[in-house]
Amino acid sequence: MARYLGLDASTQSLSALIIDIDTGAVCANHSVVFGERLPQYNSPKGFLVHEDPRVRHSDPLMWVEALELLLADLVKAGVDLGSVRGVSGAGQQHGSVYLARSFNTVGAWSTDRPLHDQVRPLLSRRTSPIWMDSATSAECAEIARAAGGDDRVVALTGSRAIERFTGPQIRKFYKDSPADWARTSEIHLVSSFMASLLVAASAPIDLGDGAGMNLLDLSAGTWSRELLDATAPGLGAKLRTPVPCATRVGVLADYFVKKYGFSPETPVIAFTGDNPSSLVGMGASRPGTAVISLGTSDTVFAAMAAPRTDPRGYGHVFGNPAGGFMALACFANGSLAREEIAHRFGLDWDVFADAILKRTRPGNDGNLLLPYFVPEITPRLPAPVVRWFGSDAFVNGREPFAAARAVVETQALSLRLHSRWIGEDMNPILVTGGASKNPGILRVLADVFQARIVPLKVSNSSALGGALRAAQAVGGTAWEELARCFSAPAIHLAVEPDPATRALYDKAGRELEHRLNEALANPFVKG
Ligand code: ADP
Ligand code: XUL
Repeated sequence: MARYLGLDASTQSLSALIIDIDTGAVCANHSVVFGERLPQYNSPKGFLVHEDPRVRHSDPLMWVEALELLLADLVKAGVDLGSVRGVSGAGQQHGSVYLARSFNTVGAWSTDRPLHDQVRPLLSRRTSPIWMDSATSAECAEIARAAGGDDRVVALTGSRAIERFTGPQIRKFYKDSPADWARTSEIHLVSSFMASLLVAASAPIDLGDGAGMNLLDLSAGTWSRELLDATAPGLGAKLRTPVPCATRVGVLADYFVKKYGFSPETPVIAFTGDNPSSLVGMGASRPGTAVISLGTSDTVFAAMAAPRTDPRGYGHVFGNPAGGFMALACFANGSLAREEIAHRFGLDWDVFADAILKRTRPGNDGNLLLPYFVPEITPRLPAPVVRWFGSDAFVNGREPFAAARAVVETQALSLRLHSRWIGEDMNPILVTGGASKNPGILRVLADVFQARIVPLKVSNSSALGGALRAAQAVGGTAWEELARCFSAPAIHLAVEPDPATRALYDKAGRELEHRLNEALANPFVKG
């Protein structure tokens, strides 16, 4: 039996997915939702509540405890972890974990105590800034200045200095907490942190996720000396050399063999970012297929035939785990903005879908909403920027169905507007993430992009990507074969565009661009 396990430490949950290469089956697909199972961490949405909306941290011990819960769940469900031949996985991108003592000093985890009790004394910083954090504008400006300007940072790293990226976050830590910085010996991304737990040693950062740090020289595949120096003194010594995504970083620690029944010497392949992993899981690792992921954040991404950067400075270039690069744009007001509208108007997801499919019309009779409840990444807007445009009843908040359509139409139009630079074909578009179950949202995406929208049979594309990467690196199975077998489209759920809506959405797109430009020029006007 050739079975491979993929893990995904995402914003709100930790997931595990096991594939069987011989039968082509997905043998397990389980998640631990942090807010439900670990309420003691006070993180109902996966992050700690903070009065400043720009500050978003999570407790890294919550991820450690979730790992133990998840593996125990798998065992309880009768999954034979001893048949797993390789493990890989993914983490939410950009988030960072700071250690006073390297994982390399651990030796072995003790089975006498839970893992999180053994990890706690290693930490030099109790919390981890995550991708939703936008409190580092000053540090971005300082890094860009020291490195010779925005263009230089883009040329080296594929992105401008970006608030949520790890380099600016590291610089803020160094400035705000010099003593804790001095005692930090090792810095991890969420991805390399999770891999390190598994191997009880320091797992290196991979080139896919490493590209989201504003520290990696993309063309050389090494940390950029210029950017290390621009970010914080001594930083180079706190980072291990980055490795190609298919690198074997060790074998599963005895702890997992003894406690959960894994086989000794099970290889662990470098973890990567959730989006690069999802690119693989969606079977989109060759150029020519675009993906929209509707998770906590919305992202649009595609493998790139040739590296290209976003002239407006919002998009990014990350490493493609199958080789080469991928383009990505990220929207912070994804599910959380849809949830906010659904909550304000008392709509469950079925009614929300019906509101779009049955109770309102494409174009929403001109009603438009700028739905930026949390600081937005693309385009860069502070929060809240919530403005209603249209009929009086809509503006006065008395049209719940129009509000549901408005948030989804604006998000889809913004996805279209801000993904033009990627330049890859946007038809068909594969969709994934929690909200890709919603047929109303898929209908709007199809019409706005004038493209066929296709979900896959297997959900949890990041965890699936982890399992596929393990199968490719350990078992040598070709990407094409893995994609054919496991990334099959759910044809019956595909949504075709209605050509009659094309002109209407072109007009709505121009209107949104105009309103966004107004908001960008004056974000603090009350909506
Ligand atoms: P992440 O991987 O970032 O933790 P997921 O991909 O698991 O996130 O997506 C979680 C989100 O999916 C939730 O925040 C929820 O708002 C959204 N979601 C779940 N089901 C639906 C649905 N039927 N319609 C719209 N959104 C949904
Ligand atoms: C991508 C990004 C998010 C996180 C969380 O740049 O910030 O998509 O990876 O999923």
